[in-house]
Amino acid sequence: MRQAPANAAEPEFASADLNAWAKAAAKSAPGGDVQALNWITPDGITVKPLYTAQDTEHLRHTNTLPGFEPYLRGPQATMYAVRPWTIRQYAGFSTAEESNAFYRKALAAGGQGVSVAFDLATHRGYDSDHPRVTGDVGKAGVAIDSVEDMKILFDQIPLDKVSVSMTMNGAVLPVLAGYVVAAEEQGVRQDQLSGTIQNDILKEFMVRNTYIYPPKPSMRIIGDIIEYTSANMPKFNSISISGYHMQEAGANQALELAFTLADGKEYVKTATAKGMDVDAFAGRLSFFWAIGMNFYLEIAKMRAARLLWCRIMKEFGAKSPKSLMLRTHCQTSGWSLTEQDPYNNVVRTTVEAMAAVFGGTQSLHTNSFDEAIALPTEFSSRIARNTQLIIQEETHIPSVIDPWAGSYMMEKLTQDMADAAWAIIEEVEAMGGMTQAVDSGWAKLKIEAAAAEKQARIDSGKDVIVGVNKYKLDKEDPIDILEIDNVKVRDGQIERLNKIKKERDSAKVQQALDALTAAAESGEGNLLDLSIQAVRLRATGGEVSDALEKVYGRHRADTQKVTGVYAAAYDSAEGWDKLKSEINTMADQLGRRPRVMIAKLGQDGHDRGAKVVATAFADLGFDVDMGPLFQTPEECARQAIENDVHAVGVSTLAAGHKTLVPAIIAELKKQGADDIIVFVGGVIPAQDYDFLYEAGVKGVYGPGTPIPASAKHVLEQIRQATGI
Ligand code: MLC
Ligand code: 5AD
Repeated sequence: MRQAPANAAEPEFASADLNAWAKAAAKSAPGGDVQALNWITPDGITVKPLYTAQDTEHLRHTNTLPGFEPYLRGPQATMYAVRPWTIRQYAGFSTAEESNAFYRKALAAGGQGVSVAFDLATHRGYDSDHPRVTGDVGKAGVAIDSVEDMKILFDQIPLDKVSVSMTMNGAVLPVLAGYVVAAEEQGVRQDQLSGTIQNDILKEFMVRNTYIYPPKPSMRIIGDIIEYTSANMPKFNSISISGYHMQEAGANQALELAFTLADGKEYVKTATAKGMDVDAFAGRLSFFWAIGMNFYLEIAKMRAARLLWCRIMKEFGAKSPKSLMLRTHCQTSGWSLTEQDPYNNVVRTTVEAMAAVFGGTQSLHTNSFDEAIALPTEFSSRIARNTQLIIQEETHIPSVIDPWAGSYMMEKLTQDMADAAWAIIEEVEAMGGMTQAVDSGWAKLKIEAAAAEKQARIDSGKDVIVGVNKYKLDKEDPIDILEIDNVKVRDGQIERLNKIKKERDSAKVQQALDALTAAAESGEGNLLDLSIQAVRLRATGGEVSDALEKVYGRHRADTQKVTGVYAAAYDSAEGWDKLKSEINTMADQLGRRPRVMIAKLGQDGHDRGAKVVATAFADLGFDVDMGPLFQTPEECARQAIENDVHAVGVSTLAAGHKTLVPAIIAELKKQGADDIIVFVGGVIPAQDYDFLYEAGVKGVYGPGTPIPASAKHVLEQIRQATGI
C-alpha cells in the first residue's frame, strides 16, 4: 500500500518497539513482572494485557468477509446493516390464555418473534392431571396438554408470518405435532411455518435433564423430525443445538463451544445414517449460545463457532452455503444474575447483550432482572426487551458488520478459542463421538467440575460478583415478583382435559396411539408424522408420550458426583479448616459423620446447584447422598430414612417449593422420621421464607449464599436436633 504523503503539520512518531514497551510496562507491573498481567481464563486461554500486529500476522481467517466462507464474520453479507437480529424473548407461564395475551402484547411493543417456555410437566411428557407433577403445572412455563391448548396459545398470532421458537426436547413429538395441527386449523400450511424447535436431546442428558426416553430411541426421534421437517416444513429449523445450558450448568466457553459442535456432528451423523443428503437438512440446523460476563471471550466464541462449523460441515461433504454457515440464537446468562441488589442485573444483561450482538447473533433473548428470584413480571420483561430495542435503535451499533474484526486481540482470541474447542472436539471424537461422551458421564462430569471450581472461586472471593461477595448492601429492598397460583392452573387444565377426552372419538385416538407404539417397536414409519395424526384426533401430550414409553421406557440417570474439586479451588483456608475440624468433632460425638441427602423434587432438573453443594459438603467432611432427579416427596422421604440421614437439603429452582417442601416435611412425619431436618436452597423469593419456616424448614439459602456459610448453619441445626 502507498504511504500517506508526509504532512508538514504532522510530526513523525517513533515506530512500535515491543521490547521498549515491555521495559516500560515492567516498571508499573506488580513485582516488575509483565507476565503477571496475563489473565488465564477458565478455558486455559491466556489473555494478555497487550496485543499487536505480531499476534495476528500468521492467522488465516482474518482476510474473510461476511456472507462468505467460512462465515466467521457473519452468515449474511449485510448482517444488521439491513436486518438486525430478531428480538425473541423466551416466555411462558401458567395457562395458554395468559401466555397468549403476553405474546401479543410483547409483539405489539417491539418483540419480533415468539418463543415458548413450557412447564416442566409438558417437557417431561406428563399431562397436567398426572400425580407426579402436582408441584410443576404452569410453574416454569405454560401448561400444554393438547392441541386445544396450542390453539389458544397461538390465537390471533398469524403462524404464516410470525416465527415461533419452541423450547421442547423431551416431549418434542406431541408439542411439534400440536403446533402443526394448530396452524393447520388456523389455515396455515406446513410449508409456510417458520420457526425453531429445540429438539436437542444430547445436552438434556448432560445438563438440562428434561429427557423422557433413553438416548438411543431419543436419537431416532430426532432423525425422524429432521426427515419430516426437511420434506414438509422447509422454512422450519429442525433443531437448536444448544450450548446455553452447558454454560449455565458451569461449562467454560471452550467446553460449551466444543460440546455443542460435537453434538451437532452427532445429529448430522444421525440424519445421514437415515440416508438423507447432508445439504437437504443441514441448512436448517441452528445453534444457541449462552452469553455470560466474559465479554471478549463470548464474542470470540461466536466467531470461532462459525469458523469451526464451516470446517466440520465441509468434512461432511456439504456444498450448499446454507449448510456451511452457522446461524445462532443467544440468551444472556441467567446464572450470572443475582438475587442481591437485583437492578444491577439490568447492567449485566446489557453488557452480555452487547457481546451477543458484536458476536453476530441472529436472534436474542435478554433476561429480566428478577431472574434469580422468579419468572419475569410485565415490568421486568419490558426493561429486558427495551435493552435490545435501545441497542438496535439508539446506538448505531448495528450499522457496522462484525465491528471487532481486525482487532489484534479479537482475532487472536478467536483463533485461541477455536484451537481450544477443536482440541476438545478431537478428544470427544477419540472417545467415539458425543453420544459416547454423554453416555459414559464424562461430559457431564467435566461440566460439573468446572461449576464446582467456579463456585469455590466465588465463595473464596477470587471472582468478584458485585453485591454478592463484594460491595454488599446492608439491607436489601424487596421487589415485586410474579406469583403463580398453580392449583388454579392445574384445576383448569384438568377440566379441559376431561372435556377433550369426553368429546373425541376415543376408538380412533387409540388406533392412532397404537400405530405410534407399533412404529416405535418396528423402527418403521415416521414418528412425527404419526404423532401429527394422533394429535389431530385430540390425543393428549401425555398419551402420545406414553404410547412410546411402552416400548422405550423412561431414562433414569445415575447420580455421579465429582469430588475434591471445590476444596482444591477454595483458597481461603482459614474458615475452611475450622469448619472441617468442627465436622470431625461432631463425627466423633455422633459415632459417624453427619449425613445429609441433597434432593431434587418434582420435575425440576436444574441440578447445578445441587451437584455443587453435594461436592462441597462432601469435601468438607459430611457424608452426602444425592437423591435422583424427579423424586416425589414420598420417595425422597423413604430414601432419607433408609440412608439414615440427619438432614435433607432440597434444591429448588423451578418454583415448586411452596407445594413440594411442605410435602416432604409431611412425608417424613408420616413415615415416622420427623427428627430428620429439612433445609432448602435455590431460587426462592424472600417473600416465601416465612412460609417455609412456618412449614418447619430449618434453613433457607438463596442464590449467592457461600457454601461454607450454609454448611455451618446446617451443622448447627444437626447439633441441635441430635442434642450434642
Ligand atoms: C436476515 N435475513 C437476511 C438478513 N438477515 N437476509 C438478507 N440480508 C440480511 N442481512 C433473513 C434470513 O436469511 C432469514 O430468512 C430471515 O431473514 C430471518 O432471519 P434469521 O437470521 O434466520 O432470524 P430468525 O428467523 O429469528 O432465526 C434465528 C435462528 C432460529 C436461525 C437462530 O433458529 C431461531 O429463532 N432460534 C431461536 C431459538 C430460541 O429462541 N430458543 C429459546 C431457548 S430458551 P431465511 O429464508 O433464510 O430463513 C431456553 C431456556 C430453557 O432454552 O428453558 O432452558
Ligand atoms: N419465561 C421467561 N424466561 C424463562 N426462562 C426460563 N423459563 C422462563 C419463562 N417461563 C429463562 C431464564 C432461565 C433460562 C433457562 O431461561 O432466563 O435462566
